[in-house]
Amino acid sequence: MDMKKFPKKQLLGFYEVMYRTRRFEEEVFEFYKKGLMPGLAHLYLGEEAVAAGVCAALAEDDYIGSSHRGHGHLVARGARVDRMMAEILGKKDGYSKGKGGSMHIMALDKGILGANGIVGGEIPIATGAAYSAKYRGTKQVAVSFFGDAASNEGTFHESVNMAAAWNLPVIYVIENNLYGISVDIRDVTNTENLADRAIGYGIPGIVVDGMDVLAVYEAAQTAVRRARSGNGPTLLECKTYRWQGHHVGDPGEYRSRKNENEKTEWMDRCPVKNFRRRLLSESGKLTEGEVAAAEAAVETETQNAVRFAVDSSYPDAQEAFQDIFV
Ligand SMILES: Cc1ncc(C[n+]2csc(CCOP(=O)(O)OP(=O)(O)O)c2C)c(N)n1
Ligand SMILES: [Mg+2]
Repeated sequence: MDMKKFPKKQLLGFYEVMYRTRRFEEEVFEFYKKGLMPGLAHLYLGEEAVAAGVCAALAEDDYIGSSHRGHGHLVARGARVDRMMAEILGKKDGYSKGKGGSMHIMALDKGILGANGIVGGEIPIATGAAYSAKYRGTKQVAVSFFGDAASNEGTFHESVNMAAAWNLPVIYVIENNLYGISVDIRDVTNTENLADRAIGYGIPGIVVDGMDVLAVYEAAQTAVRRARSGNGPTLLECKTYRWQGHHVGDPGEYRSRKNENEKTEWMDRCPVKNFRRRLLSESGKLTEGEVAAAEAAVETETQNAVRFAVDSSYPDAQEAFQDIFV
């Protein structure tokens, strides 16, 4: 993807979002290793370009539905990293008052309809948001982010079918990182490209290099334009890879069974590091000093967020029965 046509500010913006996500996830991993985090988290390390590219194509009032691997989507959508970290640590300043944790962060002011612990659960939710936008006659669109394995869930097929039939303004983003926990998607699915499933629903299916933020952005822009102009959904498959195991406690050993170099090959294609290199060598617009200054600002923000989350207190015991349905 040619960088030259993008303005300098936009290029730096892509990098900042990916770098912020990278640093966020590294700190969450530290929380786990230090025993500060109750439960587990599913890290987005390695997949940063997908959320950064897709969210850059959205307008202020659009919606996103997110998965169990949701931190990257939320950071890219502009959620506050300090409140996200507080939520992950179960603290009262978190987005869900510390009662939801990593998989239940939502920020309705940013159109974030929530991360989701139910695989494929966000797909009908985003579809519903798209239906609501169409019903109300707004020009909003909704994005659903989910994994390769989620695309084998009934919720995927039912939602895509309905959205296609009703021309709903929704973009289905498959983050194909090759695995559903330890199961290789190639062993349980008989199509090379999951985006080919779009044919069965009469909508466009796009395959894109999920390690290239600019390629993701352009594909997402096409899908968003189509949705916003009333022409219905798109299925966008982003080919990507997760650096870590399924969650912070999974060493992910199963991944070298077929190809012992698989992980290193994908890590060589690091979306953050490679974009940084290209910014300096190909864009002709940015200097090392400018990129380093942006990194330093993100670093300060990250450190402040860690401090905020660690210093925040746990919810009071009396709050245990607040904000529940029964
Ligand atoms: C309905 C449902 N089934 C099973 C699980 C257990 N589970 C959690 S994550 C996961 C795999 C998801 O893989 P994928 O959709 O590819 O997303 P990834 O973790 O690779 O990002 C499974 C089976 C669940 N949480 N919900
Ligand atoms: Mg997967």
